[in-house]
Amino acid sequence: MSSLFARHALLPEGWRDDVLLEWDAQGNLAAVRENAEAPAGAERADYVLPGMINLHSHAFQRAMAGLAERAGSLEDSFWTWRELMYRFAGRIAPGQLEAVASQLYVECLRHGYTAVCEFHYLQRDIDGAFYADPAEMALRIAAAGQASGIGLTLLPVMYSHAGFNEQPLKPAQQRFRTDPGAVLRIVEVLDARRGPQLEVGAAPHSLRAVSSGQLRELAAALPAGRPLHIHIAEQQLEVRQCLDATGMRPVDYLMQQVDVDARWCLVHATHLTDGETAALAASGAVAGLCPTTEANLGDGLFPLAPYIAAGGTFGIGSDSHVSQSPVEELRWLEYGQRLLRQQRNIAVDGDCRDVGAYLWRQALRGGAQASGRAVGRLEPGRRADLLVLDSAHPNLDGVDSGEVLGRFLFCGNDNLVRDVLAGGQWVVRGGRHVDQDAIARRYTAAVRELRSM
Ligand code: NGQ
Ligand code: ZN
Repeated sequence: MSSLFARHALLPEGWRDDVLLEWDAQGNLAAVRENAEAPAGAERADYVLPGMINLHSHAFQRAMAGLAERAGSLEDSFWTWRELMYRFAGRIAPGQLEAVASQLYVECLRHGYTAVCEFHYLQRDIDGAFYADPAEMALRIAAAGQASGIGLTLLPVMYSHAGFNEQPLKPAQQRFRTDPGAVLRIVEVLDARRGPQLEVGAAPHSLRAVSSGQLRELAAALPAGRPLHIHIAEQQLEVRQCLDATGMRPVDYLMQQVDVDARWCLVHATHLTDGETAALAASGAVAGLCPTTEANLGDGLFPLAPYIAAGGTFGIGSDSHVSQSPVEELRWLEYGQRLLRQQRNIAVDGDCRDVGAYLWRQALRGGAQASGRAVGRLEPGRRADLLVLDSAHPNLDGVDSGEVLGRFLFCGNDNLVRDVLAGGQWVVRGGRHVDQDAIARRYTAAVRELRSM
């Protein structure tokens, strides 16, 4: 049994003092005791939080983050960015994907994510044929998860069409081509590796990329309880096209086609009517919000206040990886709403008036649900995934535990995450990932190759 003694730890009921956390060899918390005595020689920490879940990632996009910020000759949009992204996606080889994903996951761990959901659609070879093993690319993602130590939910993506009404895929989308059968075959390969650090679900890419028949087929065939994620209502054009094709808006249409329940994560869900907002909240599904990417791509703002008022569940994801920090993601979630409403302190409810605490705890809850893994709470039976904050930093000097999350989320840009335990392993110590240099070397080599092509 391994242990950590925390002077202050964020438990499911709130901050508690003198907490002894113990975990077993499998990386599961075995005991969490408050008002405990520190055993002789135990490792000690001042402020301990559950690690955050990153519920939406396209790992390969990490290598192009920051390189699409120049205006073209026509007006730039989500759709012009997507053309650039396709060109980039068209070149990546399996070893490069593994190197890029490993680097990304190290960065995520260093900033406080201990789990990630990978929405993985780069399935086929550059020429559009499957690799000898159709799960080749997915297995590279799994290898990156292992190399970094991050907990992983792998979501092989179904992608069959270029747009509503079953439009044929464009040449640049051939690497993504899958149908329900192909996705289920990849799931089967990955299932052999399921375990405490790896869960397997599936993801119909969007209402644009799959038919409603395929959507129902995949949802019905996936083993019960596994997570299902989908991109939805991210852009106004997509909403208009959905209305044209189906007579309904995206979230209304999805809910009419399949039984949207707690296993679903609706990524973005930006453009909602009041009725859709209430229905999504009541469904028990997770809204997968990605504020930095949604800002970067010019999507719009999610109606967070009415969604919270309706009791909706949400989590955060770094999606295109213009940021790898849950602090920046949650900060922008709140700031977007302040700018929209010209008010302050939006993300709270009747029980919790502390914005930082509310955001961290709700994003843990929604992220854990979307991941399908036993994470997000420091309690026995859950994964030993936690962060030790740097209590020697001036921002945390002498603060009450009730002030920690405000300081963590809304004060400056220093990374206050000092040590990170993921699945019972110390993967970050003193702000550095234990394999950071070797993984960065493989990443820079891969990106040099990609950029010289
Ligand atoms: C993706 N990303 O799959 O990487 C998408 C763009 C699409 C975001 N939606 C492609 N942020 O939606 O067609
Ligand atoms: Zn996405």
